[in-house]
This record gives sequence, C-alpha cells and structure tokens, in this order.
Amino acid sequence: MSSPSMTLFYSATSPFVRKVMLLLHETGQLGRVRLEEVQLSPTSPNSVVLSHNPAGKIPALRLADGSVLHDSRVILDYLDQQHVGEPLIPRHGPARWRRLTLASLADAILDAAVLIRYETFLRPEEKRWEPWQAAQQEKIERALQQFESEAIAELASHFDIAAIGLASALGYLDLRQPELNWRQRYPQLAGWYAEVCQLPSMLATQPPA
Ligand code: 99T
Repeated sequence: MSSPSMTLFYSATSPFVRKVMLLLHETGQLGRVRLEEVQLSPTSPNSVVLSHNPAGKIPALRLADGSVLHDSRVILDYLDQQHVGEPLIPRHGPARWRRLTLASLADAILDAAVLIRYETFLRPEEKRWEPWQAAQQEKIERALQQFESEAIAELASHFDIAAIGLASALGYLDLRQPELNWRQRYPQLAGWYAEVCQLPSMLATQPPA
C-alpha cells in the first residue's frame, strides 16, 4: 500500500476526531491518513495545530497539497467524497438534509458536553457558574430525548453521518459524564448504542478510559 498522503491532527479522547476516524474505518480509507497526536485545550493551545487552524481546534486535516480542512463537518464531507462505496452523507434530496440535521443535533450534544468539560476541568472553581452549566446539560437532555422519541428507526437503518455523530456523542458522555445514567432515561438509545458499539469501527476507536 502507498504511504498516507494526508495528516490528521488527532487526539484519542476527542469525539470530533472520533467521528473522522469512524468514517475512515467505515469507508476503508484508514491507510490514506497519518495520525499526528496532539495535546491541547483552549488555555493551552498547540502551536502546530494553531499553524494549521487559527481556531486552535482538532480535528484538522492536512491534504497532500498542503492545504488544510477543518472542522469535523467539513472533513467528514470531504472524506465521504473520496471513496467509491455507498456515501455516508446522502448526496441529494430530503435524506441529505434530514441526516445532516440529525448529525448537527449530535454535534450540539458534543458542543455542550465539551463546554461542560472545560468548565469543570479547566475553569477555577470560584469562577464557575452553576446555572450556565445546568443550561448546557439541558441541551444534552433535550437532544437525547429527541433522538429517543423521533429518530431510533432512522438511526438503526444505516451507520451513516447521523449515526456516527450520535455514537461519538454517547461515547463521549460515557467518558466525561459516567454518572449521567442516560441509559435509564433513554432505553431505545441504549439498545441501539449497545449494538453499534460492537461494530469493528467503534471497537477500534474507543476512547481510553
Ligand atoms: O477549544 C480548543 O481550543 C481546543 N479544543 C478542541 O480542539 C476540541 C477537542 S475535543 N475540538 C473541538 O472543539 C472541535 C469542534 C469543531 N466544531 C469540530 O471539529 O466539529 C476535546 C474533548 C476533551 O478533551 O474532553
């Protein structure tokens, strides 16, 4: 096999990076990407990442010609157009907008969960504001409720952009909020997630405990 032509700025605990890794696994493109592991947070940016993405965030993907793609949504879209199998992002029609909207709702869970993580892990205790954190947590609950009540059949139909997003989000909640106990409140999601966790792509991308 030829050597990887792209570089992914990567961390094993980033759920946004995990979405990219899942798509690479599912579309057989792992060999095209070299992983460059980085450590960063908003208050400790990584200079290499900053030189590729002024927002200082991962994932960022450097292509063979030196150009850089970010954020995860753009990278997923790009990589999904680089393989010949069934697209994981429908190309046209109502399915495209529906699956992208579900993926966006999964990203909203991640955005809120990452903000909570930074609030509780980085921000000094005396500067924290409980109502703000509770409001982020409510976003997560409302999104989970919508997936539970309106989207289970759609999720189960295809491990695509929407399912990849939600699987990454649920994995991240288990990593950073192990006490959340979401499975009790959302039993259908729990059943769906237990099944997708057995996929080789999910097993290979599990975040370290
Ligand atoms: O915010 C920063 O400066 C550094 N944070 C990141 O790079 C996080 C890593 S997940 N990435 C994003 O926030 C990307 C969001 C973007 N919209 C996308 O790519 O979709 C860190 C999680 C953790 O450490 O617990």
